[in-house]
Amino acid sequence: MTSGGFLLSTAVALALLQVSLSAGAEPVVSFRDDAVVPHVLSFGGNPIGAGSLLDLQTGAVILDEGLVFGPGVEDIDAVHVMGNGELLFSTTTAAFIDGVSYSSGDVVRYDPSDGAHVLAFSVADFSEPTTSVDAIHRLTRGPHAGRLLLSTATVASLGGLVVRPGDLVAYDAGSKSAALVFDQDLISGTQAQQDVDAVHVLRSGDLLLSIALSGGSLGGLTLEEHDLILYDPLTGVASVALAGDGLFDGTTADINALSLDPVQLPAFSLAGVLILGLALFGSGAGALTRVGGEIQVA
Ligand SMILES: [Ca+2]
Ligand SMILES: [Ca+2]
Ligand SMILES: [Ca+2]
Repeated sequence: MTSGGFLLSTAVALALLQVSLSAGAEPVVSFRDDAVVPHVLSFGGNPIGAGSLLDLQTGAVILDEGLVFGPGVEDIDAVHVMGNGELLFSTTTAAFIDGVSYSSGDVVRYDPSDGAHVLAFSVADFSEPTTSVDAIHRLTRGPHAGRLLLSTATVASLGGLVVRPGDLVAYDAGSKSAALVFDQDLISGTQAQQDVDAVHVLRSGDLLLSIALSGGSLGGLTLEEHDLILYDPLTGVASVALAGDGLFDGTTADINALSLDPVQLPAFSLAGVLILGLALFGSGAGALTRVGGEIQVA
């Protein structure tokens, strides 16, 4: 299997995934740098670091850690791609950008076009200064539109709310108020197994999420740290949206940051993908599986 073939099959399968989730969006991910995997892995034959961001559909590195953080080794553990192409992200430990220090509990707004960066959310809003933010999503619709949806790596106090690692809270920095959107009690297991470490809210209101340690369960589904899980808050039904085992050219790594990039596709291209996607989903297919190192639509 050539890297080109791998990327093509990945692109086709992920395009179908996206049409079912959110038309015209590409999944952007990062992986956890831990004792299990090296800091730099390979995707489609190209190197990708834990501090970089990968577009799974195209295989492109959309944020290169060396350009952002310099020679320091960093790990991005939360990301949100905004409609204007700017990024919101957080890191696992304190990181420097152009000599400015950001803590693991800060969220940085970063413009890839010119490298401009500014603090978008401050760890100072937590009662505990050592808190790390490990999942984010900028809400654009619903009752909490405009708020930052976030999760933490440890128990923390924010806006008068006690936030646990598996909770997702919508936070308004202006009024310093927080509202619980997803309760970690929905996930069974140890606190580490309940820890949500990546999230994206789909237009439908469904959640696309990942957890920090395998072994827990949600809606009867056993959770794996390298998978992306689709969860319907209304029905409580969970399913595997992307099985991430072997995703990095055969190496399995914990996905710890996720966002769908709202790219604009030409109308004819989108229509074609939609028709193909609907045909496959209408036939009962649609689950993503990995066969012989490829992601395929089952
Ligand atoms: Ca962080
Ligand atoms: Ca968390
Ligand atoms: Ca994960």
